[in-house]
Amino acid sequence: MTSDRTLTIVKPDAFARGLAGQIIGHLERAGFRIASARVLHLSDAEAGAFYAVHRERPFYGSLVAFMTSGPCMPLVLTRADAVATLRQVIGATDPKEAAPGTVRKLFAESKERNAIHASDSDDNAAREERFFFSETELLRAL
Ligand code: FUP
Repeated sequence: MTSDRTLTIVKPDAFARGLAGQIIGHLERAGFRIASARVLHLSDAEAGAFYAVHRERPFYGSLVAFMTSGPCMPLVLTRADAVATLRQVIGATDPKEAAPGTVRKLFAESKERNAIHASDSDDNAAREERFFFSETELLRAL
């Protein structure tokens, strides 16, 4: 069964360039609705934990430094087939490889400074929602 919820993060590069509102508008026009949202500045420990799966990768330190460089905005989004649809809407990790019209093609600077995160499976979406939002907030968001 596919979930109608996913977790996205508007990343610090988008905030620094004043693109957060345009990106969220793009997601709303793609049929997503905002169930929960907050703006926060990740600590080293938080960004490191969020990307722990990449701990052994050469880009890990740089990725954590980027994700802690300024505010970011996690959101819980809803629509039918949310996880797969949002992955299509954001495009490939590297904007050079992203399809025309995708968020990363339109707004990302580079493979690292790529404007947006989106969960890549229903299990990760559930885990990532709980990373940023309390059980009470998630209950209210249903
Ligand atoms: P994605 O699911 O598209 O966000 O991509 P990954 O899970 O593979 O990577 C997570 C983040 O690590 C990317 F958003 C950007 C960063 N990254 C790099 O900086 N360099 C790389 O070669 C790969 C990923």
